[in-house]
Amino acid sequence: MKHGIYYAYWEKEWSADYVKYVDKAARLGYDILEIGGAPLPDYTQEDIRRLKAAADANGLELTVGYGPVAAHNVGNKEIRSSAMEWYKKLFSVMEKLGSRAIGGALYSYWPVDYSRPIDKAEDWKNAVEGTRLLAKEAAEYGVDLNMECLNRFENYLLNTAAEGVSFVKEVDCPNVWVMLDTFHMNIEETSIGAAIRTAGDLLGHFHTGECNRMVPGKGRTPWREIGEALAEIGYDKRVVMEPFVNMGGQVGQDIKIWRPICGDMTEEMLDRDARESLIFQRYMLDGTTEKK
Ligand SMILES: [Mn+2]
Repeated sequence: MKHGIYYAYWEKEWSADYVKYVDKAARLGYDILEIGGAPLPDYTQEDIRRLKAAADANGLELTVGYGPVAAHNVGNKEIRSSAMEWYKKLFSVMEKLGSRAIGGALYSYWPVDYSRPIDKAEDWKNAVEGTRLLAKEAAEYGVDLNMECLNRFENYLLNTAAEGVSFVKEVDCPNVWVMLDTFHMNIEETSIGAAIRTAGDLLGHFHTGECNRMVPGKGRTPWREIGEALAEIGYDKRVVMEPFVNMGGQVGQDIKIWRPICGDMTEEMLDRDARESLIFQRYMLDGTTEKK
């Protein structure tokens, strides 16, 4: 199992100088830094070279997280071809960075506009069609797509692991996987352990965080149950924590952080929590406190 953290824990926008966080994540003991996909298609060759060099120097893997804006919704036929052009540029940069996995609501967009009526059946059909096309494109660059199941307030297509499994089976492409996140599962799943077992061999990526998005270990998420279920399905891929604790910026707006979750955190305190949480997560999910 490889352990990672999402850069946005420290940032207020969906883009940043990721080199800083490559160094930080490595120093804190992580195997992976998850970066935001939004700025990558516009990267220059020099931007790519600099980020890859930093990741390589630190022996760190880069994965990508992305909450697609409405214009990048591959389930929307009217804008699908331009969305696909954008994703192609993204995959091409990912390939150059040696980054092989992207996760999020890639079958749809985020956050959903619930002021309009929802037609789940029709949108599901179009999302399957769009995801198949996206998967074919991603495969050209050796990229795996992880379909994140989100809570009902953030999306309406995939809320549970069971829905994720139906969707991925219907898409039926070898590089498309189910992605679960403990924060969303806490809202939607009757049993978190059973949800992980439902995903089984189709689980491609795993996000962690407490019910209020604090770092793992500070809340009441059933980590032992999660660790046992992951062991039972033989999950040996990536576990990336995705904490959000600070207000402000587009991140605070989209994640809906209306109070300082842990009090006002300095960067030093955020780093300390990230370091301690990694030790906790390795122990609970991997049965060790050492880097493998
Ligand atoms: Mn997530």
